[in-house]
Amino acid sequence: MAIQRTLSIIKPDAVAKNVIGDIIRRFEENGLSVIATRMTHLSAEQAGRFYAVHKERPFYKDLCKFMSSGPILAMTLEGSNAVNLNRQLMGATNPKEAEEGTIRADHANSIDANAVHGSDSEENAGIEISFFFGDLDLNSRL
Ligand code: IDP
Ligand code: MG
Repeated sequence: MAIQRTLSIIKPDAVAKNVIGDIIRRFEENGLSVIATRMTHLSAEQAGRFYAVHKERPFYKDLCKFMSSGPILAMTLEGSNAVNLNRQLMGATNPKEAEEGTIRADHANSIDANAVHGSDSEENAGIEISFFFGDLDLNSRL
């Protein structure tokens, strides 16, 4: 399986619950390495730019409000099949549908406050990583 990079965000709800360590432990135990981290508090405008693909969706405004409601931890993860592996570890968008043992099953309260973001394709991973990180911030662990 190819080595990939992907963007993970620990969302404001999970940061507030103090489960950053538990979430990163799951990545590390499953073969993903953290190669960049950044804690930041997005403005609604910045959250809107990050989620621009969803701007026509009915939940867009609430999503931007939620993502700018508190600090987040953005991370770049590296490893074999990182994009899909991260999505598997996250679980389904709606925590009610998330498989047992996934991050969202264990830490998400609702479809809005669902603990984590993860890139959904290698192409989007590249775009999303560059939203938060420059080349010099990425420290390959291979
Ligand atoms: P994903 O985070 O699993 O990739 P997306 O469909 O890309 O899910 O949606 C982005 C985020 O928008 C979700 O994580 C969730 O917080 C929010 N969202 C998605 N669908 C809904 C919805 O139907 N109602 C409210 N919020 C939603
Ligand atoms: Mg998505």
